[in-house]
Amino acid sequence: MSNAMFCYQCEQTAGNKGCTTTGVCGKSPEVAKMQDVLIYMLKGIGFYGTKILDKGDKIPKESCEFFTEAIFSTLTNVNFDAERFEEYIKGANKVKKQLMELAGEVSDAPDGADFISPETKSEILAISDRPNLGVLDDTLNDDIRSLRELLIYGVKGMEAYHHHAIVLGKHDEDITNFSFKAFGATLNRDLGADDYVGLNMEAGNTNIKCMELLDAANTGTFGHPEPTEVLISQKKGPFIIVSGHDLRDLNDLLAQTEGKGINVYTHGEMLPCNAYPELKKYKHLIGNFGGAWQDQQKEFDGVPGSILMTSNCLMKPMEGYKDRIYSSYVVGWPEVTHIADANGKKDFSPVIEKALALGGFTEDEPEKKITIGFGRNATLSYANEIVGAVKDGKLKHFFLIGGCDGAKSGRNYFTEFAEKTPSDTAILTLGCGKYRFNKLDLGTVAGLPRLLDCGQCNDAYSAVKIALALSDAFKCDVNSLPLSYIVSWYEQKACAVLLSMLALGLKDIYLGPSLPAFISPNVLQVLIDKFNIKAVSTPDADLKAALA
Ligand code: FSO
Ligand code: SF4
Repeated sequence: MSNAMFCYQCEQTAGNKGCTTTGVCGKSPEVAKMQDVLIYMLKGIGFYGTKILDKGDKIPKESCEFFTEAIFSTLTNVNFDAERFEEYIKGANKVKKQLMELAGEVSDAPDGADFISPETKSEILAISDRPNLGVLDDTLNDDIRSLRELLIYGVKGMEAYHHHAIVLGKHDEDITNFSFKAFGATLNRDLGADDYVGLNMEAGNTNIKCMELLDAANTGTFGHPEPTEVLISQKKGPFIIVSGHDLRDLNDLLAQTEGKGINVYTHGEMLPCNAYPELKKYKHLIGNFGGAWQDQQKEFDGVPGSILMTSNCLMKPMEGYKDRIYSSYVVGWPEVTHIADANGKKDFSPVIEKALALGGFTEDEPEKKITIGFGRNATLSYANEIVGAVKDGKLKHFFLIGGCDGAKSGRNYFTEFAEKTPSDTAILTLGCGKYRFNKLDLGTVAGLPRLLDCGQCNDAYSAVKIALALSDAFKCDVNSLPLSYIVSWYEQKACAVLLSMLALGLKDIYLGPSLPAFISPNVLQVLIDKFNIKAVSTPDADLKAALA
């Protein structure tokens, strides 16, 4: 019997094998199949785009931007709306026809490269079983499929970061050119394991460039994050909660709510925004609401304010807040009001009016704060103190405990690990995984907080910069530093960051809470042999090994 769908791109996939009846994330079989068709279309677009580049010509900018956005729409917890996928598939047909024309005569097109999809939902679903179209319906062996999917998920994560940079005016065609090449390559059935390993390493290196680009877009537009105390308790008055990763949306909403008596709270991965000078200058950016993404259904229930989701991670909106949650950019859920971009501008009036109508919190909670804002600029401004403390033996070890949070109970590992780190060590953190321990009082070391929050998951770039600066200061290889990596993964951005860490040659990474279902036993063995990747075990055992 064939599956209603197949998807295993994220950590919460059913039984750590694959979602086959419906997505654990809430993705319907219908949307899963439409995403399969879209990805298949994008592979052909990648093939023809690469042909254009091989001729020395350029791919039109709008096609590149469409490619980036369409890829982003298929990430975990981004878009669950079949109607929007009809639109993306229509767009993909148009772009493919255009690129086929620009590529001219092509003699070596692989099967599926020139496939043009039907455009209505029922017809799209009818062709979604086409042989070789989805993850499973082909004749690839498990190892090639594993490496191919790792590449696709890495590129998905990278293009999500790219999208955030593009909306701030930073587009790097080398990044999209690689994504075209990578997607196009996955149609080539003659590629072997070595080819895919090479492409995955190239994806890791390209993602470093992409995170650097996003860092430049964010810091260039909003300044460098600075150490900042952020309110994490509620204040009386109307409010809007902004979630996701997109700084531009937050900025535009802050500008449109100024002087209206509305407080704006960040949520999830938006927390680091409270540390950017050009965002925190808005006094009504009042603090952060709630915990990580997987708590939203509980925390948003009946909340007397409106919510804006600017990117992942969106969960199925519950009745208690379905009327007050809004999506923007690539995010979508059927019947949730979408704030569209009209000529580069968004009108957030519906979100604002709803917040005012709901009235907000009726009283102040007792004040609680946490400290954030230790990106590369702020942390490295203490480089002398840090190096001095290491040399004096006052600071013995660094841990990078970062990545994604998620719903599994095994994720308490990361809380326990952070709690058990000795007082003469420091923790660098990033991504939403930090919510497992960022409200703990871990004290100070060398005059700095022991917990240094570098920012969003893409600010892994900051952590890499800090690690490289330390290896420079101690004149040693980055793998010889007293630095251990404890990485929690959930979705495809984490795959992109992991590939970047591997491309940088970082070794001894602890990965949890479980290993990806799409990694085959043989591919896992390669990762162990080459990079000494380890699955997390217990905090005590891993801590002991890391400090040994
Ligand atoms: Fe988290 Fe979600 Fe930022 Fe991810 S909010 S899980 S890796 O989207 O991107 O860290
Ligand atoms: Fe399942 Fe994750 Fe795919 Fe959703 S994104 S369908 S939870 S594997």
